[in-house]
Amino acid sequence: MSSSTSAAMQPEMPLPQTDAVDSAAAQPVVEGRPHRAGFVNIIGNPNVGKSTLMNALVGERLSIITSKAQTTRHRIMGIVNGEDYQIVYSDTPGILKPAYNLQRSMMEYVNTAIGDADIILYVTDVVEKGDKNREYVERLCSVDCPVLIVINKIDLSDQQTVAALAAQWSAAVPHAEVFAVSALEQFGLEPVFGRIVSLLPEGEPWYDKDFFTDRNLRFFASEIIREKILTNYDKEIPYCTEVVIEEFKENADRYDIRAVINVMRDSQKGIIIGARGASLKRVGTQARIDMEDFFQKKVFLQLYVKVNPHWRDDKRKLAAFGY
Ligand SMILES: Nc1nc2c(ncn2[C@@H]2O[C@H](COP(=O)(O)OP(=O)(O)O)[C@@H](O)[C@H]2O)c(=O)[nH]1
Ligand SMILES: [Mg+2]
Repeated sequence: MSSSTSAAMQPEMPLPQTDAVDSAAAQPVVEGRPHRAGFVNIIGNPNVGKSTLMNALVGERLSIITSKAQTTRHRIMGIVNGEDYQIVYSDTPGILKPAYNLQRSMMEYVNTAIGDADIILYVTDVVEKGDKNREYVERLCSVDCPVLIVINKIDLSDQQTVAALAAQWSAAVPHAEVFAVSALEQFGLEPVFGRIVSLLPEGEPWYDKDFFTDRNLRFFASEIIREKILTNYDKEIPYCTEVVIEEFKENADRYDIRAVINVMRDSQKGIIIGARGASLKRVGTQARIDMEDFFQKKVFLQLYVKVNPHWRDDKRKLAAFGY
């Protein structure tokens, strides 16, 4: 994020668009070209690159990305505004068989996203075959809205393999259009974007055209910390952890942020903190640097660790954590 006015950067507000030129909404609609707007929901298995794709399409690092499955827990919207269109992308958690209430809630986001899409982007990669996830693929066959199947990570493959995969996917979901891209290398995205714009239904914008996401700074602060936990700790630790922002104060020259990392067991608390606090300090430093880059402002970050045994299954706690 490069610049923005402080008035629009209140912690509780959604984030304003980077190049906050005069609101696109204020521009006259070209005569004879009706405004188009719609929800483009990104769905697929874990790790195929859904979040990388959304960030590339939106041009902002909204969704955290790691090599680990279940990095994305929420439905996160990324909004792209043009003079006569508005695309509202939703990134969703990867499809999985839920084992606890947090995961059940994650799959609710996915199911809702299939139901309320104007266009579905089903993301797959060069390894996955058309018969993976048969249940969801069958649902794709029966939805009313257009489905674009995006084969991602073609940078890891060759033309022949990609062509064969594209043929398999066309056969598996006959009414879908198939695209091949590399979200990481930002290759092949232009045709996908063009097709989305042409498929958008006519309608007024759903969100203020100044905003590029429905989420606020608090949310991004907690997600950035969660990303650092995912990249700094192994095994079950990231999956037993939830970050809560307890205080987010805006001062003239910096944000003061106090965050609590909830874990499920005492032993996990010890691991998060590390010998003489070294691990927690590393997480804090990395998170602060990324926040300062994203918020374009100095950040003073305090991190605490708390044991909260059953948060993943406790419906009240999950609700309090925003699930
Ligand atoms: N080589 C390659 N890796 C990618 C591409 N897109 C995503 N990845 C990597 O795949 C992993 C999972 O990406 P992520 O966007 O978090 O996947 P998600 O779980 O579907 O949201 C990360 O390590 C990404 O860097 C791509 O186009 N090419
Ligand atoms: Mg993701």
